[in-house]
Amino acid sequence: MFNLILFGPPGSGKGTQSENILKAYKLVHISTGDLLRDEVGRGTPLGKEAKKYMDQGFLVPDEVVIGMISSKIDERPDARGFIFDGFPRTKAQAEALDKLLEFKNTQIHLVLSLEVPEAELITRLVKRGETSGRSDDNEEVITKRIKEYYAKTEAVAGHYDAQGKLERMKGDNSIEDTFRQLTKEIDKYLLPA
Ligand code: B4P
Repeated sequence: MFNLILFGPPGSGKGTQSENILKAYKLVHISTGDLLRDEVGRGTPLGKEAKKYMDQGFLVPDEVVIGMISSKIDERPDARGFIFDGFPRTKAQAEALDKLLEFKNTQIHLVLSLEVPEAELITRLVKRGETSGRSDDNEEVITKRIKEYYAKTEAVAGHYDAQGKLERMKGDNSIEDTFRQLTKEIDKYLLPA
């Protein structure tokens, strides 16, 4: 099994690159953003709770997100591996994920961090907001999301750097060039299926 974290600030291209990677390597995609939006869309109690935070650009509480991830991993015992997209976003989430995987006799093998200048992040997300219909893709909320990233999420990179698993990559090239850079790193662990 090969487990990958795609890491980076909001709008750095985690979701975009996950789509390409999971097709090439036949991994199972776990995006906490997509899972939470699905809960919000279905109006579940978890979704109603999460929406309060997401609409304001804040992170959803750790316990909500960690519970969701655990059941998603259990659903796919046959997986070749997982891509974690947008998770972990706090040190507590990273520690919980490490424990969860250890319990399943596996681990995170590689963390690819997409580095993109803040002005480019805002441009991308404002542009996406013109068509996405997402309530968190407007400039005011985007700025808050980026602030949350630097306050709570950036430390996750240090957590995996200390384990020798972090690779930083330039994320402001074209989607195709960024994908090529990412695959060079992944190929060291797993070849396309
Ligand atoms: P997410 O859904 O994870 O969203 P994101 O950070 O906006 O997206 P991403 O980095 O994947 O960007 P994308 O590829 O789409 O989170 C949303 C919210 O959910 C959070 O704010 C939080 O409230 C909550 N949440 C999620 N996970 C959580 C957790 N673990 N804990 C607590 N709360 C959590 O790219 C953005 C745009 O850029 C797209 O339009 C794309 O087309 C464009 N783009 C991508 N790559 C490009 C490139 N190379 N060049 C030009 N444009 C590019």
